[in-house]
Amino acid sequence: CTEYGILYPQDSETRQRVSLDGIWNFVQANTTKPLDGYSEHWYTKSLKDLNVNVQLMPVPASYNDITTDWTLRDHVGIVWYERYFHVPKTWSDVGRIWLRFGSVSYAAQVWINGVEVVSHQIGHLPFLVEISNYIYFGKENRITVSCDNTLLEDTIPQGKVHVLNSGRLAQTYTFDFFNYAGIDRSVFIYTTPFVYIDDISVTVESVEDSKAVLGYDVVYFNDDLRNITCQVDLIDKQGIHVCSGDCGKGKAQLTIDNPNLWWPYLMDKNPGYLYTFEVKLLDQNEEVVDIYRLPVGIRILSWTDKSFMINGKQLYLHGFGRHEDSDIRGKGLDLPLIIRDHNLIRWVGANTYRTSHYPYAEEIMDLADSLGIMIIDECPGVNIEGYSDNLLINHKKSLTELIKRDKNRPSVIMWSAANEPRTQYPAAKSYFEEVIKHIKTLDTSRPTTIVEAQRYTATDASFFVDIVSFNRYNGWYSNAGNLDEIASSVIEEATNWHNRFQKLVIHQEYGGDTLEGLHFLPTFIWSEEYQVQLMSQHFKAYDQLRKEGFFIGEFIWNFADFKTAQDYTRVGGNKKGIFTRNRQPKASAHFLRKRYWALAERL
Ligand code: BDP
Repeated sequence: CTEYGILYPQDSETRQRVSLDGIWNFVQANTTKPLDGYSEHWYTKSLKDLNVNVQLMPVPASYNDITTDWTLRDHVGIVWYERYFHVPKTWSDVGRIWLRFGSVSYAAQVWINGVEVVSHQIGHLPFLVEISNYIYFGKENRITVSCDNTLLEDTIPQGKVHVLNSGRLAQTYTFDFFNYAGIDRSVFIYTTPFVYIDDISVTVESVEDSKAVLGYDVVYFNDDLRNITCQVDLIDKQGIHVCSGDCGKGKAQLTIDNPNLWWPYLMDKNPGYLYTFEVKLLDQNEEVVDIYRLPVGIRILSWTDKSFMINGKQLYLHGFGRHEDSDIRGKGLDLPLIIRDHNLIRWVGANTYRTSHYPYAEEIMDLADSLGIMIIDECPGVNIEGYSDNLLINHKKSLTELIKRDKNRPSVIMWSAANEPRTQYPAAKSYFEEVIKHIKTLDTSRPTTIVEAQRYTATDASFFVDIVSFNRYNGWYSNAGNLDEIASSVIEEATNWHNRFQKLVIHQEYGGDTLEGLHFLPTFIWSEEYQVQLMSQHFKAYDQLRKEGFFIGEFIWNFADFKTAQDYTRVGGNKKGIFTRNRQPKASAHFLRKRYWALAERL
């Protein structure tokens, strides 16, 4: 399915969508024969007609925490989903019918009425397929999905499967967040006309002297060879038409006088200004054949080794690393949760976050675009090691699909190629040279980074990126309890990263686990007091570093507490959040709020 564009399904005068979200039938299968479901061809009949335990499973959601059964929570291998649906009769001559998954973690295979239509690997990324030829009209359709959560040495991310003495499989991985799985984002079927808009790319070429130039490229399919013209119109927030152009013949440009620029949250009274970029295909009679409305923001990024600018204004990034994670639904898309999160993000005064350690749902990215929250967009390459050709292929694929999905988003200000890869090994150098080169073939308008955990002397990978990022847990994983060592260590390390690589530097992760309600005076690790003290020592360092220019960002780990694999170092999960997993503030959230709002005033 990589040959298609991946535009989000939209209702319009020419398109209609139907959600397949809801309660699906679900079976936990064996990973090998018998009863893996493949050898029995479960996709050819209803799961309910099999002699297996069929459960109810909500979509979207991770399946792990929905039942009371630990063997499902810790399941390794295949599960099966199925549901029935009808298609409106009017769809029989409307054009094409498509099926699109926001993501299935990790690998999916999909059948419509028993016929395989698509398979996809790598979680957290959308995929689609045309299903016009497999749909019944006037009778029920069945969709069956097999989903495999197994992580191996060449999947992104990587993992290992062990056979325990009992014969049960156990999955291990080196990252700490729980390996949630399932159909965790929305599923749509939707229509397009036969002649349809497949992909749109919009870039900001320049912003100067009260003028902006937008570059754009529209790809449309016209296999019935009708005489079609393609037109774009830019429309402002009030619905006023700004300018028009032709499209469909390669790259073209629009010039906008006195543009309303897209500004980040707290840098402008109206952050996140979005225009509508309306693309129309017209026939000889000027009738609209297809129409797609893409929100676009006008902003341009530039950087040197001393500054990172948006629309010519200096940026200082302050925010967090996050996770898609919550009780019961795991990584499942949850609209109340994502709105609550973005209310908290604005309450705290953060202007940026990193989608650690994988691409987040498109609905989340839409919020960032419209609220002016900047995003460091990370692919699922977390803790990369054991560099192989297959791994590189999959890593590049994850970036291709991520950039195809997010290329038009004004909120995305940086691509993160990996979190904490094992860059101390010699093979890492050429591997990451390739990975960064690959990103640059897809997009040069945003800087790249690799979030490093090695010492600055142990890695060469950061020579290839635009912005150096490092994670370091002073006062926690190193020097726990020694608050007085923090400020000098952070200043020394950030300066050394800059001196060795001659690039901008961000401290992407610092922090310490904190049990809500635990208090100690004097301060002691795991208490709310300790988290606040640890932060205040970091702030001292950051205030010093900011004077140097090259230091452009501070990110506390983490926005909220999150679930991890079972481990004796984690009491009910990772507790480094400034909010609890239930999204209530710890003392640190109030403390961080004071700093972030003060930083915003200084900008
Ligand atoms: C860092 C990882 C992050 C972990 C964190 C921690 O990048 O994913 O959650 O450590 O241990 O090294 O809290």
